[in-house]
Amino acid sequence: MNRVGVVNRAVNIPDIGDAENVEVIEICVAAGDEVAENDALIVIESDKASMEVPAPFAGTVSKVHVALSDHVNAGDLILHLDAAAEVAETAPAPPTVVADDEPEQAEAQAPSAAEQPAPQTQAGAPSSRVYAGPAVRRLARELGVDLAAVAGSGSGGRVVKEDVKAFVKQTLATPARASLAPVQEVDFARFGTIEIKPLTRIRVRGAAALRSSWQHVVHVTQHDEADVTDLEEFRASLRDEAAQQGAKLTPLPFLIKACVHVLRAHPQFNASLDAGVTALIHKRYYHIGMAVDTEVGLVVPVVRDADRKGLFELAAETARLAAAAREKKLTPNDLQGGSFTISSLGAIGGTGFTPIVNAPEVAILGVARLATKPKWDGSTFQARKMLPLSLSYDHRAINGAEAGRFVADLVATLSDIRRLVL
Ligand code: CAO
Repeated sequence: MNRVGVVNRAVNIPDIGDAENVEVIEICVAAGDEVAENDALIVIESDKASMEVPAPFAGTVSKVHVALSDHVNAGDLILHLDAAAEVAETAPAPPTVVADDEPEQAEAQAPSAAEQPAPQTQAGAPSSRVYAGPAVRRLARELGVDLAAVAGSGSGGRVVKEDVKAFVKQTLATPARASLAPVQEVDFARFGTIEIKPLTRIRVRGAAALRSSWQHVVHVTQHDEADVTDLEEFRASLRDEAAQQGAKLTPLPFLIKACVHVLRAHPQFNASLDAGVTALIHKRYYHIGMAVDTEVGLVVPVVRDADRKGLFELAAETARLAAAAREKKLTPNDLQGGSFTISSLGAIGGTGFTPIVNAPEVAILGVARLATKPKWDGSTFQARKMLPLSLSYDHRAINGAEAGRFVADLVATLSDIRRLVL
């Protein structure tokens, strides 16, 4: 009912991408509450991510129409807000993805997009060809089942939950799996005081995604070092210019640029295997995932169209994504569609590590801390800044020689970034 100067407006679930029947896991407001624009109204959770639905405008909640555990779709009514008439027509803001720090509940949740391989929404991607609903996809993720390998018994070949369970039973019954003994459960309290700390949802889901990648991808890691002495000089020379543009130039934007340059020359690294492992799907876009360490776990937002961005733009975008990840402000779009990932531990330390491929991508670059080392120039030792690089790749898609050439090109590019203009 409208009042003078105030209009009672419905707030609906905004566009949530390809998510359907998402669960309401938190209701942040009650009737009578005053909310400012962008305040969280509810939190919904799909099989890919948790998302806050923000208030599209300020007002007072007059009625909440959803309950906890309801399943909702884009366009469904959430609540009514009494709002100032002039702002009542504002379009709903998109939801933001929550890096959920709630402990995992007894009922296991599916891996989120934050820690999951980027969803394959592009035409021709393997997962898009599987005919299954979100609940079935969630179950499959929980159980680490590749849906593409499951025969669907539903109408039109749709995969139903029973198919997934039958697939698991059948797989467990095979001798190879049957011989895989579970990790022994130990009552540690027998040996001293213990404290049990539940993992965050992000970590639980991440564990499932990492395990799935670890089991499916045939991992090999190629290590090398790039002489980034000149790059570092150039970076230092750009510091003021970057600051004037509001950007902080860390090595990461250079790494993204160099990776895109080398990915162009080695397109099999910017690709995914199809479900049957019979074809490699080359991507003609360069969306670079970047691992971000947050207090609730590892999140991998994506720098879209990195090939079309300049250094300062990349610096601003990586800083934005890192901040959004830590402040739980990522949108579903920020987490989708990566074609190659960089995991930089350079600010933390280390001389090298073996990152796990962010499947269905086929390669990931791990970057450790640069160190000044003596390098023989043919007649004398020179102090050079060396950056350790570790490329993990899926040996099903890429041969060792190809990986060797990729890393050699990356080293050459980082060692002489004039090569970027070639
Ligand atoms: N060697 C030496 N110093 C480095 C470096 C490297 N390889 N990379 C970055 N640094 C420096 C930066 O230049 C910066 O120095 P100043 O403050 O003196 O300028 C400092 O380290 C901090 O950098 P940063 O972390 O703020 O920014 P970044 O662009 O290097 O990294 C991000 C951003 C989001 C990648 C990083 O913060 C992060 O979360 N890293 C962890 C990723 C992770 O957890 N990976 C493991 C996942 S499992 O594969």
